[in-house]
Amino acid sequence: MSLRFMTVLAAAGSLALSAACSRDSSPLPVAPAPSESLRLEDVAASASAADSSGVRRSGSAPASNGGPRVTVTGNQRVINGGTLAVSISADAPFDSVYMFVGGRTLGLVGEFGGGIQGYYEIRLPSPRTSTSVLLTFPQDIALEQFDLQFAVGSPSGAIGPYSTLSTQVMQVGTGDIQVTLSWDTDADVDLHVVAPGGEEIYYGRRQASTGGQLDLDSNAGCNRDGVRNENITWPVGRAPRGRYTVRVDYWSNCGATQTNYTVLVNNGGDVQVLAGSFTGSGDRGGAGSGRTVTTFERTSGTAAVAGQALTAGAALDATKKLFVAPATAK
Ligand SMILES: [Ca+2]
Repeated sequence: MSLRFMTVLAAAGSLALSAACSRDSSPLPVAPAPSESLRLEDVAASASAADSSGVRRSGSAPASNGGPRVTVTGNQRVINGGTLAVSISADAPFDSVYMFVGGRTLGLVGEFGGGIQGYYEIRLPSPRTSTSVLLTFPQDIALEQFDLQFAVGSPSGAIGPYSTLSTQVMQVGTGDIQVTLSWDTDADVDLHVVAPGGEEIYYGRRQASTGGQLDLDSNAGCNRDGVRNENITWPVGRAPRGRYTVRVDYWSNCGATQTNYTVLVNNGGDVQVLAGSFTGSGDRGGAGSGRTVTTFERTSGTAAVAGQALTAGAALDATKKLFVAPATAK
């Protein structure tokens, strides 16, 4: 059989296949399964406590055998390239935390113990009855939703039952630079990034001349949306070289007593994570407002554009806020 004939046969075969598919418009019985090789780090890039880093281990997370019971709280929306702080409290002291991914990930091929193979183990330097675990997420998450399963271990090694935090993934932009902000209340917190040359990206100027943009804004003007994440990115090849300044502004507490936040900066794969908290009422800040949480340098890229005046007044921005519709899930 000639090579040309085989090619024709293959073409005819694929034509028949596509015709059959287009005739059958009924939905598939299950969602397309993620790759069989989906790994824990493809969903959660890291897990750590304030005083201890988590270690990724292969195999199945340890089974429960009568250890402390936990209550787990945290945001139920996460973004690719973002962070999530999870509060864990238990009815008895613990000095280890275990986490794996599973649950609603229906359609997963090769689920292991009800989830993706592998788990995080965080060994704490001292026993306690509560802790916060910080997760970071990769810029590409192949799932729309997943469950995080947490358990703790007592100093004598007894593992408690697993408790679930269900999350939905909101897909946001990534690129040469991605700066994300997440927080833990219904307050209106705002992410600002000042690009080299002085152009500031924030809710009042979402699109920069350099291609940088704010593509996710949350709780604008205290319009509670449950998102609690913001995201600013420069697409691949567009980020100007020079110094960037990241600020976080407490626009309004919207009734919250204290708001804790986490910022992740991904500068071409160079990742830094910062955390802090706000109290007080908030400043209704516009351009130039907020707390500087970090600066970073980009040594390659396009030349910086000329600085643009930071003219927006507080009153104008406060008014604008009322008309800023919260970003919606994709
Ligand atoms: Ca906001």
